[in-house]
Amino acid sequence: MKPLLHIGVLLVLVLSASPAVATDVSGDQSGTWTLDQSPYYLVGDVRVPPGEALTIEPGVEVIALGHYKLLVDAAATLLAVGTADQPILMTAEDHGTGWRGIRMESADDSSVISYCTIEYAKGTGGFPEVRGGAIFCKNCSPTISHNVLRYNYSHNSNYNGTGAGVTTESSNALILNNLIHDNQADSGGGVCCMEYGTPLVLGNVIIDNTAYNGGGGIYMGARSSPIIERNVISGNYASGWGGGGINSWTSYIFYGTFATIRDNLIIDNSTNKAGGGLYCRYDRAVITGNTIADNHAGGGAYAGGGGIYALNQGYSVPQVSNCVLWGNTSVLGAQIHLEAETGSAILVRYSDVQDGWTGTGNIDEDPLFEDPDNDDYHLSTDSPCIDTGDPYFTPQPDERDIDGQERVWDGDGDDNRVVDMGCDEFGSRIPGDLNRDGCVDQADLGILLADWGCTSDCVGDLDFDDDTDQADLGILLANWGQGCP
Ligand SMILES: [Ca+2]
Ligand SMILES: [Ca+2]
Ligand SMILES: [Ca+2]
Ligand SMILES: [Ca+2]
Repeated sequence: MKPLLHIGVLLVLVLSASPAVATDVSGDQSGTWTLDQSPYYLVGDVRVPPGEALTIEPGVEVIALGHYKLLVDAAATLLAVGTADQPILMTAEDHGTGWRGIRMESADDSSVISYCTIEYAKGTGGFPEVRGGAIFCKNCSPTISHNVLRYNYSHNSNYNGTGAGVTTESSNALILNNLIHDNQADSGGGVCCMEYGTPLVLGNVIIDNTAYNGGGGIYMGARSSPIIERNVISGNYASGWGGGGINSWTSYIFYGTFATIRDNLIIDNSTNKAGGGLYCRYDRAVITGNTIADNHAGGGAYAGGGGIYALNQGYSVPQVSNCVLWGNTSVLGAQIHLEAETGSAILVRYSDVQDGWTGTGNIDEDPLFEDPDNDDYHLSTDSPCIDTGDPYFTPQPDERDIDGQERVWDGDGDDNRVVDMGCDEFGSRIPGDLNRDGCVDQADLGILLADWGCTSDCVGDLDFDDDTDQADLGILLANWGQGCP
């Protein structure tokens, strides 16, 4: 009896120590995919049916055993929310075959894809099926944040593939703080914004993506009005039309649409054709507060423009302000090249353009980046870009510099706050960070309360109206916890 009991105990221990659990899924799915039952093997296409919801728990692995998709159907909700410590993995067993990625078509806008690593999704076949790689959202506006999107692909022989990382169509999706790298598509290696809507692409790191048609990092189609804000866009490559960093074809003339491209760091992108940093085609993009440096474009017909290439008919032209264009290279217009054949033009104001450019407030002086050889494009103390942007510039609500710091700051200390040229606001701080330690916390609250009621030279004056009162406290509390570990 006694030995048998021991064997029984041992068996229980062995079984509980080796959870060789796996769950095969296909067809309609709703409810919760739990960590206990992970990994989930896609053995066929999966659909979240209309009106239903699927939740995927942190740490779950979803592994496709063939070229299958996860479709989120009309009014259906996907909540794939991992954590920084326990991301969700979505991948394919065979990296060559890949899988078809997440397809959201008229899904519920409360859908969230966050802290997921999504890789080896492949858009293949004819148009329109080929569009999209890791995440495709059409007629819906999910939140897509803090994901790693890598090694995804969207391509066919007619070059119809789009946005191997994220593709939007008629969407106001929030695309926030993702790392999007090493993806390949025909248009928009990292992100592609098509049709109508105003997707917000904010705070992402978009690096080393490739496009065959245009827009190595980002491509924007004719009817869209995306906001591209505070991203690092670096090391991307485009052939075809070009636009190593960004290719914008938003059309003000035909649809009244335009892209807003603000406070981005756009560096080290390249193309063999036009627009190493940006390619603007019949586009009236608002391009403000960007550092566009060390990008490269090729030469020849319909090529050139290491920093920016513009093709238009001399009206409805790109609106550049408060930018730095420096160190870009091309045999045709190292910083800016305008397509002469169509009479192209561009408006450039309050910007630092190497070798100069005509326009109000423009300068041609070494911006004195901190350490560009090591990708540090912050302004250094003596930079001529400090407080030399448009003196009438007013930031958008919640607009920040590339570091998440206040956009307009008195960097030269003459008691006059003026925006800087480029993506970095020199000497600035996170709003509310009174002791400037990079974190808004109890210590800052203490400083503000100690200064309460002050009416001149106030250290707690966060809204710059020469007092420390309820309004300042509101700003501090609104930013509570920012930058803190
Ligand atoms: Ca300033
Ligand atoms: Ca000043
Ligand atoms: Ca800064
Ligand atoms: Ca105040």
